[in-house]
Amino acid sequence: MVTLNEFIINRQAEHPEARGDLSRLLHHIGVAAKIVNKKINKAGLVDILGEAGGINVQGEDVQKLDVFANDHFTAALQASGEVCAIASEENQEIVTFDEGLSRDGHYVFCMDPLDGSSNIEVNVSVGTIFSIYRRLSPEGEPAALSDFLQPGTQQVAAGYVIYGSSTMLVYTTGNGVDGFTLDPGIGEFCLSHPGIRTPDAGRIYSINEGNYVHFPMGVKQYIKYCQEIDPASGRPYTSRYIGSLVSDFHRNLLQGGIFIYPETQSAPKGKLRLIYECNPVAFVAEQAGGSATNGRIRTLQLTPEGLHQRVPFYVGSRNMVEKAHEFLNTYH
Ligand code: AHM
Ligand code: MG
Repeated sequence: MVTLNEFIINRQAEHPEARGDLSRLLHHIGVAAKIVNKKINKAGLVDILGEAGGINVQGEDVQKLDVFANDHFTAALQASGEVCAIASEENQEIVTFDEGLSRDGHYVFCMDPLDGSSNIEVNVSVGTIFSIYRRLSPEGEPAALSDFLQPGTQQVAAGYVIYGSSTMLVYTTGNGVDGFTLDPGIGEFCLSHPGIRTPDAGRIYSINEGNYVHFPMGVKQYIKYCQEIDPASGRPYTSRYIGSLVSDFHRNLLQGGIFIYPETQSAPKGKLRLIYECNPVAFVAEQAGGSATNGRIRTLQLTPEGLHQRVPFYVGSRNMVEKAHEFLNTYH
């Protein structure tokens, strides 16, 4: 059995020129994930302990879980000293670490600390999504917004933690995708899914069909295609939608499928955020042999214009994303 830390050390040994700071950073992400996991497992007790935002029976403030996750990831990263600034779904602006070791950290870190958090009260899996870039601003100066507005192709590492029936950490450093499952007995992430490859052709489509009337014509037609009978291509496909990006993506990654959050009339840019939701997921998808686009252009090539920018998102098995594009190009 290979633990996450052993895996990181082994990988680093393959690169004698590496300084080891990315390795330390990945280690700290693992630590924060374990802390957040513990808290999420207790979330079912929230009724006993007190409503989030209120006061529990012991008279303590009950923090919302997404704020808890944000605080703990931020603290772990600041402690690592490798990260000079953070962008998070929870913070309107970037947070810079201007003191101590972190000031000269070589990386900036983007995260959605707890994606799908509205699912927690009904016991559905949620996740943390993260992405790491090299800083562009000179060391010795505070990090700047421009450090975060790099296209996804510049990601040094990205991945997610899924807090599900078991807790997993899945990440890439641009050299394939590896998955680690948390063994609660020993409190370690253990390599369970080395070298994940996603099937080229899948049979699952994931989209919030409640928004059907608002979808672009190409998406409507693609959904119709997914539902038609054609034994040669395995259609009709199966529809699966949890409403928790990490869970929906993770299932499709392993089994083959497409996840779509398109532009709609009410949300012309889609719902999902480019920097800390789509780009990291797109990097993992591509590294596993899949693809990710905004319906026209490769997600990783989009130049972010703002920290919380939204983009339409089509991600998953290569052949399925290609097919969806055909429909988008044919029907307007
Ligand atoms: P959140 O960041 O506020 O949790 O929203 C993101 C979530 C994703 O996990 C999920 O894919 C999507 O919202 C679901 O949206 P919808 O309920 O509109 O289908
Ligand atoms: Mg989110």
